[in-house]
Amino acid sequence: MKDTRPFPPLKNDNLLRAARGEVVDRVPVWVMRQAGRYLPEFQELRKLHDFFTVCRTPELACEVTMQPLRRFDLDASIIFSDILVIPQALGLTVEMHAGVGPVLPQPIRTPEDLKRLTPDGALSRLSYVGDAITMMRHKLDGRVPLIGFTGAPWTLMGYMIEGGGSKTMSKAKAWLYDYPEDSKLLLNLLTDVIVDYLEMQVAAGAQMLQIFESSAEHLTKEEFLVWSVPFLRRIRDDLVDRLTKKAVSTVPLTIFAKGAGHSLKEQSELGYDVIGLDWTVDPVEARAAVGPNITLQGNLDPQDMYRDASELHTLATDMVHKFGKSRYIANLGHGITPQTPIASMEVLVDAVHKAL
Ligand code: 1CP
Repeated sequence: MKDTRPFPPLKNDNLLRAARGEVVDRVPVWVMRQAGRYLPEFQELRKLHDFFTVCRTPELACEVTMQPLRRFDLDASIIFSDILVIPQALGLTVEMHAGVGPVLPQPIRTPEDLKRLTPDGALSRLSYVGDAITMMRHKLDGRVPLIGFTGAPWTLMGYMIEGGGSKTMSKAKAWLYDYPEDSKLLLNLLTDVIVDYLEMQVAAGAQMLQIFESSAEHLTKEEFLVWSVPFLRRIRDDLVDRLTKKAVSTVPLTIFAKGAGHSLKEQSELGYDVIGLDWTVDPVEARAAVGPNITLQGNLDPQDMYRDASELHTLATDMVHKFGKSRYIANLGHGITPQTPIASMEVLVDAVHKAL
């Protein structure tokens, strides 16, 4: 039975107000991968359950989503899942190997392999994510907004062809040169599934959505404009179109294209509300590139979390001063890393909240 109870009213909406360019009480802060390996309670739970079992079991996914909120005064939660649930729903086997990350034992090697993908029914195979989102909205009791997310087409294509993470994405890049038409076919197929998936997440209760184009860093600017941007544009346009037609109010959308600081102006023209920045981008230059009507998110170097408390406090405070209080969401410039001292999270959150 679907849970159709109304959701509790939101108490801290600073994240959504920042995304919409409204006045905030305090600069909102959350951290990419805030639920995860740096938390001992996550490690404990993972000893008992396989990674994808956690994703697929709403009670467990909600428990892990809640873990960082019990410790830190964060302004957002992000549903526990992974970007690779989409390749999985398309029929590829995805395993999570300890110390390695995701492994796809039978990757897509040639255009012939595209026939193995099963877009029909993919959305229904992802329904557990919607169930976890709905459950989490109730468990949050309106404390902070809940973010849903997806991988972007190029990033997912990379994992599907490489068979896992890769330092170079050389096989996936070879596809772009050797099979440009099949590459477009695959990217469009992924775009279609992503739009369905995001629409489902909004219907389930996601209050904001982030699209992770983490592998943008492997593309030149020219390649990014051809192999990423058109699909990011279509995701946004088709999603807004769908929600409008169904009279569902749209939610703020964030694009995080890691390593694409070369194309901030182009990103600002895609209709997203928020642009996520990695730590290589200067806040003041980013603001100049995107203009006043886009919210920026980021971008402390995750390695700064290993500095001593007073240095970290100063760096986080300086970061907030550079971005300012308007149209800004504080975060790291990429996911928090597994060895990060827990105390650094407290320092970061405190510094952001006290900076302005
Ligand atoms: O065994 C474990 O517990 C694995 C660790 C782990 C965790 C905690 C993985 C494997 N994924 C996750 C959760 C996860 N993944 C979240 C949870 C929500 C949160 O708290 O933020 C999110 C948003 C992701 C997204 C994700 N997965 C991205 C995009 C963000 C980014 O970091 O660029 C990517 C690229 C992945 C793939 C992935 N999954 C896991 C790992 C170790 C990786 C990266 C592997 C690689 O590329 O080398």
